[in-house]
Amino acid sequence: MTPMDSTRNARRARRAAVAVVSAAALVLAGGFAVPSAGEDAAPRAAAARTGVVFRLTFDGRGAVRDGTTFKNAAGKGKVRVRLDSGRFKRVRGKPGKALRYPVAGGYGLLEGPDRKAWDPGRRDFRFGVRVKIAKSQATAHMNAFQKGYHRQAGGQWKLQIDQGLPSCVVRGDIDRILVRSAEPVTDGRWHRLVCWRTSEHGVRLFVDGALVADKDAPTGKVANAAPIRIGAKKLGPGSVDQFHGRVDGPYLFVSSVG
Ligand SMILES: [Ca+2]
Repeated sequence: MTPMDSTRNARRARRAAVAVVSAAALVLAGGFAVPSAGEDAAPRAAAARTGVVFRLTFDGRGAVRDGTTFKNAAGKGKVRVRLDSGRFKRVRGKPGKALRYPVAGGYGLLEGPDRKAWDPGRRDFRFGVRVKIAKSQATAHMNAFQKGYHRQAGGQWKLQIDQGLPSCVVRGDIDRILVRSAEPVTDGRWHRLVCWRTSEHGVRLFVDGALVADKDAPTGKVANAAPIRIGAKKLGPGSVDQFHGRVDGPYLFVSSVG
């Protein structure tokens, strides 16, 4: 075998390996690649390249009170803690530290003012969060991560856990899609929830890397003037869909295509 043959063989082997990996990824999700487990933990240097435009880790130190801010680890902007009383607890996360919602008997959320980078428009995008919820903490309506309300001008994207069942809502200028898991995630263990909207495949919900619900229909442009919110649709009291449990690693990935 000549050195040239050897190079060709190596190239062939690499191509074959890539083909096998691609096929496996597509089979896993019925023709659609599964979000990688490391995506929401991608280092900042990779953020611009991969399109992660928002990510929080909660891995710092110190008390988390009303007014405490967390810097977006994947670009500009920050979120501010809003609490009607007490404080959030920084507890063991996935990985590092997480936030435990809410303060006993109180209400709280994280809020980041509207930024253009957090509006996907017509592009493909996905958003995810890791949660740890005990059965006793599950209530009828709990919002984990969202930008925009139900009747928001410009649409909304939202990840919620109502009756313990995670679901994704994407409403654009064409249609609103809600996809919901049939299996609860309120077993006191950590779960990774990801909502994925594409122009070709509608909206898909992944739980711990597995596709659990999807609807193939277009949703259209999503761009609003609402803040990003984590843990409730607004500050309580009242019907605010207050989240209960632990939250870690919320992130938003906006693709360059779609
Ligand atoms: Ca963390």
